[in-house]
Amino acid sequence: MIRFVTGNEGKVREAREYLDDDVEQIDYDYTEVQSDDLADVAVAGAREAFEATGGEEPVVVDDAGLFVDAVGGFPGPYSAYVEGTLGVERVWKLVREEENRRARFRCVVAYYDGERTETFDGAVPGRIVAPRGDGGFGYDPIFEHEGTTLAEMSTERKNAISHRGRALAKFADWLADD
Ligand code: ITT
Repeated sequence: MIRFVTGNEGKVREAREYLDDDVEQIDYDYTEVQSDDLADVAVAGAREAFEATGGEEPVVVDDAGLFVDAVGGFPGPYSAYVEGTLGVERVWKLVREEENRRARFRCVVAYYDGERTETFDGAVPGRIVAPRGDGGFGYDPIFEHEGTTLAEMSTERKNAISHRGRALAKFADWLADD
């Protein structure tokens, strides 16, 4: 059993496709350390959550962000805050006048079992577009990859190309070899 520490059910839905039903969602609000590096945030979160949940089962924390080229990688590590304050629609409005609307989603999955700390990362390139689709979560409606927004994809299709899917695939391989 792996404890996936997140308040975001969308992340857990995606993780279950790789880790079967061996995933329990724990909605523990770990301290998000101030860092530009997603791995720092995920590792610190996993260690804190492991202790806070009794230290019996391995935990996983997933830290992700949207990095838009034209605005210096904004919102990056502050993506959750910006989604909650500005909202996705206004991120689109901020970028729509830009000639270059390239962006990238990045994700780091951190595992901690009391002894070992492991991280697995993934990224997907795309561009910011007007919102389309009602699947997925977060910034999915404004992030287009090869002509389709992530919100227009099934979970399976999104996982096949996404930042989280890539990180989870590496993690699942590592677990299988463990
Ligand atoms: P936890 O920290 O509780 O796991 P969160 O949603 O706050 O949940 P993050 O800090 O990792 O998670 O997410 C940063 C932001 O990026 C947040 O607004 C998410 O909705 C968004 N996000 C993360 N992964 C995404 C994805 O696959 N597609 C679209 N948006 C995503």
